[in-house]
Amino acid sequence: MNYRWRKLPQFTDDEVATLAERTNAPEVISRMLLQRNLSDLKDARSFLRPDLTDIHDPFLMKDMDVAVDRLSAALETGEKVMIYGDYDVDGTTSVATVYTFLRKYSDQLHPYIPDRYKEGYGVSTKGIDVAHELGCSLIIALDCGIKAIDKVAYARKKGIDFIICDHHRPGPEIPDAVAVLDPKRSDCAYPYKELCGCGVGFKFMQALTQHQNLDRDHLFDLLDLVAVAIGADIVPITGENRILAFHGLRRINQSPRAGLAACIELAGRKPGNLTIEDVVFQIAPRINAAGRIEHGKIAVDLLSEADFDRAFEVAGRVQKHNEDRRKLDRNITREALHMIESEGLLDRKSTVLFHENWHKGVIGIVASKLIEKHYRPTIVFTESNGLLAGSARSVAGFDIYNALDECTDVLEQFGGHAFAAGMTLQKERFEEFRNKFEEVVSTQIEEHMLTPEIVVDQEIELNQINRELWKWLSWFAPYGPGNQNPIFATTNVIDSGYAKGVGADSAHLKMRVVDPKTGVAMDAIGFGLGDKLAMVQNEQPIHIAYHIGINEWRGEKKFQLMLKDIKPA
Ligand SMILES: [Mn+2]
Repeated sequence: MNYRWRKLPQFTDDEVATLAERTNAPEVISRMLLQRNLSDLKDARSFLRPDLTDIHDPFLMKDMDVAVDRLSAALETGEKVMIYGDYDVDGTTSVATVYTFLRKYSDQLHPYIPDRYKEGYGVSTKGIDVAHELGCSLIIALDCGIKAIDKVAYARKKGIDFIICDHHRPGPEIPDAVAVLDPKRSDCAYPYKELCGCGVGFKFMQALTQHQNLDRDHLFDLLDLVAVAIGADIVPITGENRILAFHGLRRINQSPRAGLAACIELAGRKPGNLTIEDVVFQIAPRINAAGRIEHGKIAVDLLSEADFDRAFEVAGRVQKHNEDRRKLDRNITREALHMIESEGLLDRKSTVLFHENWHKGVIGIVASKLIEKHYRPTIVFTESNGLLAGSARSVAGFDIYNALDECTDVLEQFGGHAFAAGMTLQKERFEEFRNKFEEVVSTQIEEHMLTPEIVVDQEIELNQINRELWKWLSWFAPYGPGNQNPIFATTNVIDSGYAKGVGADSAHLKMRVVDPKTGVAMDAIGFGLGDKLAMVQNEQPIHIAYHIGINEWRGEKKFQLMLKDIKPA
């Protein structure tokens, strides 16, 4: 893959020196603070030291007062309540969060996750029927429901109220529920719009805690789940999300609940210094696997299980699902890549593929994998309930939701975000849709969006990397959209002479980078950069882009540059 390097806006030496003096931070850090618009000392402090007292008042969210009143009444009279969530990680952690919190106050709760294959995404008629049979008169819908206009009306006829906690974009009409909590509602004045579904559920529980004067420790105990959802749902790690993720991560590292502890152990890791990236790539897939291959209810069981041995038993089953899932997505990805060539789609600006036998649980992952090879908006379809169900992934800067919005006449249904969406389509209209989508993408996409970019925070010299810088850098985590793990660039360096390919097929590059001007040298590793070996051999001068990392070996900690890209000087 070729990358464009784009440099973040830079500031003058004067501006940097002024801030460095006030903060006592290294110059590199002062530049980073300026780039993040944190030149105000108070703002900088609350960024570097995220504080739970800074999270917003939940009652600023439209309908929160009604939602809390309705739930309080239900708890008081011992009403049966269904806690309904989507089957992905955000949905299942949402249900586990609300269920775990409320079960201290009620034994009349029924967690429910729809079957991905039989019921599909969002609020289902079957779910409402089950609620009715169980005698539930209230459904709390989490991470879904914002477009469930018919379903909410259907439930109403059966005497069932709805409280919706969602974060997806509303359509033109809001369901006629008792309360609809969604910061993306245009009439919602909540100051932070980027919560995930689990975050909205958490705010709901926070509001109940404030209103009923409940145990705050019991509330903040939920943050490990919220952090998993924030990471897995790829929402921005800015503002309130960053505070929740920071403290949730701390909980994951200090005292994870049984289900998460089991996932961490099965991933061969130990709590202590797990990052959001570890959560996204090692914990979340294990939770997701359950919902993808079997049923999302298993994920809720795992996350709400208090006993470690039982949690470990469930996690073991999930582990098996995770391995099956990985095998499946590797095979489908290989098949799909071949199809791009065999169907003559190489020169298109979009990838749209369909195969009736592809497993619906992995088409989203496959779409992401295809983008690693063909960098452009991508949709992968399979057959489901007589229709085609598709999963879309976009590239940086291109709003795939808007693009799909232009194809509504061909689609049955669609929903999602700028970077990821889901949709259904009549089978015989596949070609028509594929051409229409290609037409929309090729008129709307700008050429530069089709080459992935690396955003370089700053150009630095190797001799600026030291313990003091590392200490400050660590306070910029947790990283995610909106607060990227900083990438530094250093120009005109060489390899010390021992660069080599490592790993299967020599896919990765291991080298020792030397700055010939100062003699400073550092170990470096480039995952997936094995094909750049020839470029760095024989002391050819190169430019490198990298994260600063620390490698611990036999108790000794050393800096290690995590190379993202290399260019000839
Ligand atoms: Mn979500």
